[in-house]
Amino acid sequence: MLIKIPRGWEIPERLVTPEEVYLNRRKFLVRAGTGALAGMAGLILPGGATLLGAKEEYQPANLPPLTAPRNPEYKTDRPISSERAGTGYNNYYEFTEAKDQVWKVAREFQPRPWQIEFKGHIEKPIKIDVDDLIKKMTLEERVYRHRCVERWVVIVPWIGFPLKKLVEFAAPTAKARYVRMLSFFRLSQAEGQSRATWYPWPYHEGLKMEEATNELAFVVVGVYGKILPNQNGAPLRVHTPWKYGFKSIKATTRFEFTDKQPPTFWNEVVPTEYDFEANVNPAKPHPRWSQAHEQIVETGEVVPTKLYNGYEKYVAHLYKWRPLLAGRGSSSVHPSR
Ligand SMILES: Nc1nc2c(c(=O)[nH]1)N[C@H]1C(S)=C(S)[C@@H](COP(=O)(O)O)O[C@H]1N2
Ligand SMILES: [Mo]
Repeated sequence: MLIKIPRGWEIPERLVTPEEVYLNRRKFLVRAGTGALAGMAGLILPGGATLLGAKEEYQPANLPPLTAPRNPEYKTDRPISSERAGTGYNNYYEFTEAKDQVWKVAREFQPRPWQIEFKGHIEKPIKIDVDDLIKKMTLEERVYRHRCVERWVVIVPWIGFPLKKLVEFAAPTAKARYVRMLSFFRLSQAEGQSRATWYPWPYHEGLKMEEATNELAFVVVGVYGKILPNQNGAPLRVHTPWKYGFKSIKATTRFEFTDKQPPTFWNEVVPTEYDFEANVNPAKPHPRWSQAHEQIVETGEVVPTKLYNGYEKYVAHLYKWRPLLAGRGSSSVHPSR
Protein backbone atom coordinates (compact mmCIF):
# COMPACT_ATOMS: atom_id res chain seq x y z
CA MET A 1 0.00 0.00 0.00
CA LEU A 2 1.40 3.37 -0.96
CA ILE A 3 0.36 6.63 0.52
CA LYS A 4 1.13 9.84 -1.24
CA ILE A 5 3.06 12.17 1.01
CA PRO A 6 3.23 15.76 -0.23
CA ARG A 7 6.79 16.75 -0.91
CA GLY A 8 8.20 19.55 1.19
CA TRP A 9 8.36 21.95 -1.73
CA GLU A 10 4.72 21.34 -2.74
CA ILE A 11 3.50 22.83 0.51
CA PRO A 12 3.35 26.64 0.27
CA GLU A 13 5.92 27.98 2.69
CA ARG A 14 3.44 30.41 4.28
CA LEU A 15 1.16 27.53 5.35
CA VAL A 16 3.67 25.59 7.36
CA THR A 17 5.38 26.07 10.66
CA PRO A 18 9.09 25.34 10.79
CA GLU A 19 8.38 22.08 12.59
CA GLU A 20 6.05 20.87 9.85
CA VAL A 21 8.65 21.72 7.24
CA TYR A 22 11.11 19.62 9.15
CA LEU A 23 8.76 16.66 9.56
CA ASN A 24 7.71 16.65 5.92
CA ARG A 25 11.27 16.81 4.73
CA ARG A 26 12.07 13.92 6.96
CA LYS A 27 9.17 11.85 5.56
CA PHE A 28 10.25 12.69 2.07
CA LEU A 29 13.77 11.58 2.80
CA VAL A 30 12.45 8.29 4.12
CA ARG A 31 10.39 7.65 1.01
CA ALA A 32 13.00 8.95 -1.40
CA GLY A 33 15.49 6.44 -0.14
CA THR A 34 13.47 3.43 -1.23
CA GLY A 35 11.50 4.82 -4.13
CA ALA A 36 8.46 3.35 -2.38
CA LEU A 37 6.93 3.45 1.03
CA ALA A 38 9.62 2.43 3.46
CA GLY A 39 8.91 0.59 6.62
CA MET A 40 6.34 -1.72 7.98
CA ALA A 41 3.44 -3.22 6.07
CA GLY A 42 0.37 -4.70 7.73
CA LEU A 43 -0.17 -7.63 5.45
CA ILE A 44 -2.64 -10.34 6.34
CA LEU A 45 -2.49 -13.34 4.03
CA PRO A 46 -5.48 -15.58 3.34
CA GLY A 47 -6.40 -17.46 6.53
CA GLY A 48 -4.58 -20.75 6.85
CA ALA A 49 -1.57 -19.85 4.70
CA THR A 50 1.65 -20.07 6.68
CA LEU A 51 3.77 -16.93 6.57
CA LEU A 52 6.96 -18.97 6.51
CA GLY A 53 9.23 -19.34 3.48
CA ALA A 54 10.36 -22.56 1.84
CA LYS A 55 10.84 -25.26 4.43
CA GLU A 56 13.92 -26.86 2.90
CA GLU A 57 15.76 -23.60 3.04
CA TYR A 58 15.67 -22.77 6.75
CA GLN A 59 18.70 -23.82 8.82
CA PRO A 60 18.77 -23.19 12.57
CA ALA A 61 22.09 -21.74 13.71
CA ASN A 62 24.43 -24.12 15.50
CA LEU A 63 24.53 -22.45 18.92
CA PRO A 64 25.50 -23.55 22.44
CA PRO A 65 22.61 -24.79 24.58
CA LEU A 66 21.18 -22.54 27.26
CA THR A 67 18.42 -23.80 29.49
CA ALA A 68 16.57 -22.34 32.45
CA PRO A 69 13.51 -23.41 34.44
CA ARG A 70 10.24 -22.36 32.86
CA ASN A 71 8.29 -19.83 34.90
CA PRO A 72 4.78 -21.36 35.08
CA GLU A 73 3.15 -17.98 35.67
CA TYR A 74 3.20 -17.05 32.00
CA LYS A 75 0.93 -19.15 29.84
CA THR A 76 -0.56 -18.57 26.43
CA ASP A 77 -3.77 -19.87 24.90
CA ARG A 78 -1.90 -21.32 21.90
CA PRO A 79 0.90 -23.80 21.35
CA ILE A 80 4.49 -22.56 21.31
CA SER A 81 5.59 -21.73 17.77
CA SER A 82 8.15 -24.00 16.18
CA GLU A 83 11.78 -22.95 16.28
CA ARG A 84 11.53 -22.32 12.57
CA ALA A 85 8.68 -19.85 13.07
CA GLY A 86 10.29 -18.14 16.06
CA THR A 87 13.77 -17.88 14.57
CA GLY A 88 12.99 -17.99 10.83
CA TYR A 89 10.47 -15.14 10.54
CA ASN A 90 11.79 -11.91 11.99
CA ASN A 91 11.83 -8.17 11.75
CA TYR A 92 15.34 -6.76 11.84
CA TYR A 93 15.85 -3.76 9.59
CA GLU A 94 19.60 -3.64 10.23
CA PHE A 95 19.79 -6.75 8.02
CA THR A 96 16.87 -7.00 5.61
CA GLU A 97 13.18 -6.25 5.29
CA ALA A 98 12.52 -9.81 4.05
CA LYS A 99 11.25 -11.46 7.21
CA ASP A 100 11.97 -15.04 6.15
CA GLN A 101 15.55 -14.15 5.17
CA VAL A 102 16.77 -12.36 8.30
CA TRP A 103 18.24 -15.57 9.76
CA LYS A 104 20.40 -15.94 6.66
CA VAL A 105 21.42 -12.32 6.15
CA ALA A 106 22.33 -11.94 9.85
CA ARG A 107 24.37 -15.14 10.00
CA GLU A 108 27.82 -13.52 9.85
CA PHE A 109 27.08 -10.85 12.47
CA GLN A 110 29.51 -11.08 15.42
CA PRO A 111 27.55 -10.56 18.65
CA ARG A 112 30.55 -11.29 20.88
CA PRO A 113 32.55 -9.73 22.43
CA TRP A 114 29.83 -7.22 23.35
CA GLN A 115 29.92 -4.39 25.85
CA ILE A 116 26.80 -3.00 27.48
CA GLU A 117 26.84 0.56 28.74
CA PHE A 118 24.70 2.13 31.45
CA LYS A 119 24.51 5.93 31.52
CA GLY A 120 22.47 8.94 32.53
CA HIS A 121 20.75 9.33 35.89
CA ILE A 122 22.50 6.47 37.68
CA GLU A 123 24.87 6.35 40.61
CA LYS A 124 27.89 5.85 38.36
CA PRO A 125 28.28 4.94 34.66
CA ILE A 126 28.91 1.23 34.03
CA LYS A 127 30.41 -0.67 31.10
CA ILE A 128 30.22 -4.44 31.32
CA ASP A 129 30.77 -7.42 29.04
CA VAL A 130 27.45 -9.04 28.15
CA ASP A 131 28.46 -12.46 29.53
CA ASP A 132 29.65 -10.94 32.81
CA LEU A 133 26.27 -9.25 33.09
CA ILE A 134 24.37 -12.47 32.31
CA LYS A 135 26.40 -14.30 35.00
CA LYS A 136 25.03 -11.92 37.61
CA MET A 137 21.43 -12.79 36.77
CA THR A 138 19.18 -15.76 37.53
CA LEU A 139 17.83 -17.04 34.24
CA GLU A 140 14.31 -18.31 33.66
CA GLU A 141 12.24 -19.30 30.65
CA ARG A 142 9.03 -17.44 29.82
CA VAL A 143 6.62 -18.31 27.06
CA TYR A 144 5.39 -14.99 25.72
CA ARG A 145 3.25 -13.98 22.78
CA HIS A 146 5.03 -11.66 20.41
CA ARG A 147 2.70 -9.37 18.46
CA CYS A 148 4.14 -7.26 15.65
CA VAL A 149 2.37 -4.01 14.75
CA GLU A 150 2.10 -5.54 11.25
CA ARG A 151 -0.26 -8.15 12.79
CA TRP A 152 1.84 -11.29 12.79
CA VAL A 153 2.18 -13.32 15.98
CA VAL A 154 4.61 -15.92 17.31
CA ILE A 155 4.59 -17.66 20.69
CA VAL A 156 8.16 -18.00 21.88
CA PRO A 157 10.00 -19.61 24.82
CA TRP A 158 12.36 -16.76 25.69
CA ILE A 159 15.19 -17.25 28.20
CA GLY A 160 16.38 -14.32 30.24
CA PHE A 161 15.72 -12.26 33.34
CA PRO A 162 13.37 -9.43 34.35
CA LEU A 163 14.32 -5.99 33.03
CA LYS A 164 13.67 -4.86 36.59
CA LYS A 165 16.79 -6.75 37.67
CA LEU A 166 18.84 -4.95 35.07
CA VAL A 167 17.45 -1.62 36.25
CA GLU A 168 18.39 -2.53 39.83
CA PHE A 169 21.88 -3.41 38.65
CA ALA A 170 22.21 0.02 37.00
CA ALA A 171 21.00 1.76 40.20
CA PRO A 172 19.15 4.76 38.73
CA THR A 173 18.69 7.89 40.82
CA ALA A 174 15.36 9.54 41.64
CA LYS A 175 15.69 11.72 38.51
CA ALA A 176 15.31 8.73 36.17
CA ARG A 177 11.85 8.66 34.58
CA TYR A 178 12.61 6.81 31.34
CA VAL A 179 15.06 4.29 30.07
CA ARG A 180 16.45 4.92 26.61
CA MET A 181 17.87 1.89 24.79
CA LEU A 182 20.20 1.77 21.79
CA SER A 183 21.18 -0.96 19.34
CA PHE A 184 24.48 -1.24 17.47
CA PHE A 185 25.83 0.66 14.47
CA ARG A 186 28.03 -1.56 12.29
CA LEU A 187 27.88 -0.82 8.61
CA SER A 188 30.33 -3.59 7.76
CA GLN A 189 28.30 -6.33 9.44
CA ALA A 190 24.72 -5.27 8.81
CA GLU A 191 23.85 -4.81 5.15
CA GLY A 192 20.43 -3.29 5.81
CA GLN A 193 22.07 -0.61 7.90
CA SER A 194 24.52 0.34 5.17
CA ARG A 195 21.87 0.25 2.43
CA ALA A 196 18.98 1.95 4.25
CA THR A 197 20.91 5.08 5.13
CA TRP A 198 17.72 7.13 5.51
CA TYR A 199 16.80 5.43 8.78
CA PRO A 200 17.95 7.10 12.02
CA TRP A 201 20.42 4.39 13.07
CA PRO A 202 21.20 3.02 15.53
CA TYR A 203 17.76 1.57 16.32
CA HIS A 204 16.59 3.16 19.55
CA GLU A 205 13.65 2.69 21.84
CA GLY A 206 12.40 3.78 25.23
CA LEU A 207 10.18 2.84 28.13
CA LYS A 208 8.83 4.66 31.14
CA MET A 209 10.46 3.50 34.36
CA GLU A 210 7.13 2.03 35.56
CA GLU A 211 7.00 -0.01 32.37
CA ALA A 212 10.63 -1.11 32.50
CA THR A 213 10.21 -2.29 36.08
CA ASN A 214 6.89 -4.03 35.46
CA GLU A 215 7.22 -7.77 36.08
CA LEU A 216 6.53 -8.63 32.41
CA ALA A 217 9.34 -6.57 30.90
CA PHE A 218 12.06 -9.09 30.11
CA VAL A 219 15.68 -9.13 28.97
CA VAL A 220 16.24 -11.99 26.54
CA VAL A 221 19.54 -13.83 26.11
CA GLY A 222 18.33 -17.18 24.78
CA VAL A 223 15.48 -18.89 22.97
CA TYR A 224 14.43 -22.49 22.21
CA GLY A 225 16.98 -23.82 24.69
CA LYS A 226 19.98 -22.12 23.04
CA ILE A 227 21.78 -18.82 23.31
CA LEU A 228 20.00 -16.11 21.34
CA PRO A 229 20.55 -16.37 17.56
CA ASN A 230 21.58 -13.26 15.65
CA GLN A 231 18.20 -12.87 13.96
CA ASN A 232 16.40 -12.58 17.31
CA GLY A 233 18.75 -9.89 18.62
CA ALA A 234 21.92 -11.54 19.92
CA PRO A 235 23.51 -11.22 22.32
CA LEU A 236 20.82 -9.47 24.38
CA ARG A 237 17.47 -7.86 23.61
CA VAL A 238 14.40 -6.61 25.45
CA HIS A 239 10.90 -8.06 25.26
CA THR A 240 7.74 -6.19 26.32
CA PRO A 241 4.92 -8.56 25.36
CA TRP A 242 2.02 -6.16 25.96
CA LYS A 243 3.41 -3.73 23.40
CA TYR A 244 3.84 -3.99 19.65
CA GLY A 245 7.03 -5.82 18.69
CA PHE A 246 8.93 -2.72 17.60
CA LYS A 247 9.32 -1.70 21.26
CA SER A 248 11.29 -4.92 21.90
CA ILE A 249 14.70 -3.63 20.86
CA LYS A 250 17.29 -6.16 19.70
CA ALA A 251 21.07 -6.31 20.15
CA THR A 252 21.06 -3.66 22.84
CA THR A 253 24.31 -1.83 23.56
CA ARG A 254 23.19 0.90 25.92
CA PHE A 255 20.65 1.61 28.64
CA GLU A 256 20.45 5.28 29.48
CA PHE A 257 18.30 6.69 32.25
CA THR A 258 16.70 10.02 31.35
CA ASP A 259 14.26 12.52 32.80
CA LYS A 260 12.67 13.24 29.41
CA GLN A 261 10.84 10.93 27.05
CA PRO A 262 13.48 9.72 24.58
CA PRO A 263 12.87 9.76 20.83
CA THR A 264 12.15 6.32 19.37
CA PHE A 265 13.13 4.90 15.98
CA TRP A 266 9.77 4.22 14.33
CA ASN A 267 8.18 7.29 15.84
CA GLU A 268 10.91 9.38 14.25
CA VAL A 269 10.51 7.68 10.88
CA VAL A 270 6.69 7.89 10.70
CA PRO A 271 5.36 9.87 13.68
CA THR A 272 1.75 9.49 12.58
CA GLU A 273 1.93 5.68 12.64
CA TYR A 274 4.01 4.66 15.65
CA ASP A 275 3.69 6.29 19.03
CA PHE A 276 5.96 6.01 22.03
CA GLU A 277 3.60 3.90 24.09
CA ALA A 278 2.59 1.35 21.42
CA ASN A 279 0.42 -0.86 23.62
CA VAL A 280 -1.38 -3.62 21.72
CA ASN A 281 -4.96 -2.38 21.31
CA PRO A 282 -7.52 -3.95 18.96
CA ALA A 283 -9.69 -0.81 19.12
CA LYS A 284 -7.01 1.54 17.86
CA PRO A 285 -6.34 0.98 14.16
CA HIS A 286 -2.99 1.67 12.56
CA PRO A 287 -3.57 4.48 10.04
CA ARG A 288 -3.11 1.97 7.19
CA TRP A 289 -4.77 -1.15 8.66
CA SER A 290 -7.10 -2.41 11.36
CA GLN A 291 -5.58 -3.90 14.51
CA ALA A 292 -8.72 -5.90 15.38
CA HIS A 293 -7.21 -9.17 14.11
CA GLU A 294 -3.82 -10.79 13.91
CA GLN A 295 -2.28 -13.78 12.16
CA ILE A 296 -0.35 -16.67 13.68
CA VAL A 297 2.85 -16.98 11.63
CA GLU A 298 3.10 -20.73 11.63
CA THR A 299 -0.49 -21.71 10.84
CA GLY A 300 -1.83 -18.57 9.20
CA GLU A 301 -4.85 -18.58 11.52
CA VAL A 302 -6.47 -15.17 11.84
CA VAL A 303 -7.63 -14.50 15.40
CA PRO A 304 -8.93 -11.48 17.33
CA THR A 305 -6.32 -9.18 18.85
CA LYS A 306 -6.41 -8.94 22.62
CA LEU A 307 -6.05 -5.71 24.56
CA TYR A 308 -2.45 -5.52 25.84
CA ASN A 309 -1.84 -8.72 23.84
CA GLY A 310 -3.64 -10.67 26.58
CA TYR A 311 -1.50 -9.25 29.41
CA GLU A 312 -4.12 -6.87 30.80
CA LYS A 313 -3.93 -8.24 34.33
CA TYR A 314 -0.26 -7.35 34.59
CA VAL A 315 -0.19 -3.93 32.98
CA ALA A 316 -3.64 -2.30 32.88
CA HIS A 317 -2.93 -0.49 36.15
CA LEU A 318 -0.07 1.39 34.48
CA TYR A 319 -2.49 3.13 32.14
CA LYS A 320 -5.51 3.47 34.38
CA TRP A 321 -5.48 7.23 34.51
CA ARG A 322 -6.33 7.37 30.83
CA PRO A 323 -9.78 6.17 29.70
CA LEU A 324 -9.54 3.43 27.10
CA LEU A 325 -11.97 4.86 24.59
CA ALA A 326 -12.26 3.07 21.30
CA GLY A 327 -9.67 4.40 18.94
CA ARG A 328 -7.98 6.57 21.52
CA GLY A 329 -6.38 3.99 23.70
CA SER A 330 -2.76 4.91 23.46
CA SER A 331 -2.18 8.39 22.25
CA SER A 332 1.00 9.83 23.58
CA VAL A 333 2.85 13.05 23.34
CA HIS A 334 5.33 13.33 20.54
CA PRO A 335 8.79 13.82 22.00
CA SER A 336 10.23 17.25 21.46
CA ARG A 337 13.33 17.24 19.30
N1 LIG B 1 17.43 -3.38 16.61
C1 LIG B 1 16.22 -3.73 16.17
N2 LIG B 1 15.33 -4.18 17.05
C2 LIG B 1 14.10 -4.55 16.61
C3 LIG B 1 13.72 -4.43 15.25
C4 LIG B 1 14.70 -3.95 14.35
O1 LIG B 1 14.47 -3.80 13.13
N3 LIG B 1 15.94 -3.62 14.84
N4 LIG B 1 12.45 -4.77 14.84
C5 LIG B 1 11.41 -4.78 15.87
C6 LIG B 1 10.16 -5.39 15.41
S1 LIG B 1 9.23 -4.46 14.35
C7 LIG B 1 9.74 -6.60 15.83
S2 LIG B 1 8.23 -7.22 15.39
C8 LIG B 1 10.61 -7.45 16.69
C9 LIG B 1 10.80 -8.81 16.06
O2 LIG B 1 11.41 -9.70 16.97
P1 LIG B 1 11.66 -11.21 16.54
O3 LIG B 1 12.29 -11.17 15.17
O4 LIG B 1 12.57 -11.78 17.57
O5 LIG B 1 10.33 -11.90 16.51
O6 LIG B 1 11.89 -6.88 16.92
C10 LIG B 1 11.87 -5.48 17.14
N5 LIG B 1 13.20 -5.04 17.52
MO1 LIG C 1 7.16 -5.42 14.41
